[in-house]
Amino acid sequence: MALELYGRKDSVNVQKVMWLLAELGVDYTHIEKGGSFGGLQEEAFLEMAPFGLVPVLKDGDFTLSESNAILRYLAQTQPGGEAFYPTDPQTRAKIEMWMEFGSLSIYREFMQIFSQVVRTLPKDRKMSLLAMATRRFQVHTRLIGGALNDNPWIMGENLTLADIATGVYMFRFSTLPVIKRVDQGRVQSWGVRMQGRQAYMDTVGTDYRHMFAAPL
Ligand SMILES: N[C@@H](CCC(=O)N[C@@H](CS)C(=O)NCC(=O)O)C(=O)O
Repeated sequence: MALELYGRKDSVNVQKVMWLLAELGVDYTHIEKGGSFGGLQEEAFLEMAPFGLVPVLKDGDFTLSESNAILRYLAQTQPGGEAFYPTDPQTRAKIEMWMEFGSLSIYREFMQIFSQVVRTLPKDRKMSLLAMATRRFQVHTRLIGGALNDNPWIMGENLTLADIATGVYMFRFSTLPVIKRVDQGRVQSWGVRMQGRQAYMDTVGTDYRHMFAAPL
């Protein structure tokens, strides 16, 4: 039975899962939910997704919420997944570490930035909050730059869940108007490398102008 992914395609957390599915070449059915599509409070959805948020993956009778949990599940169940999430415990633990960092540190600052720049009318933006979140975001990405060193990907030669769970935010961060970014060479090269992947551009590197509170 084909996998089903629930969630609007312009949500970064949904895009994170779409990116891995595209890398793996998995066939799946996509059901738009959330945002202007609504449906998150429907009984049938809440039965699958107790947190009432997207993304949600359905694999037969099995349903799963939380984008990072879904990434791990896919990497362990889909052909080719192991390359993104090797079984060696220490490698896996490091990947987990970056996934936590992506959700707990990078995503937190990203959401502040995104809500100020995209979701808020220009006249209502809190510029000092925006500047602080941008600075913190780049404090976090500098740590990714350190981990990359001279390697193409966080874990070395291969793209893994560590890159997917952190790099999903980079497309919008590097293309948002208004914010002032400082140059971070290794991080920018990593961003360019991600944008060189068809799977990334098809899922993450998509137009998000419709999401702005005021037309650009
Ligand atoms: N920690 C969760 C966060 C899920 C989340 O916040 N989802 C947002 C979209 S990014 C959502 O469902 N928002 C309500 C909506 O889209 O209507 C994850 O990683 O999956």
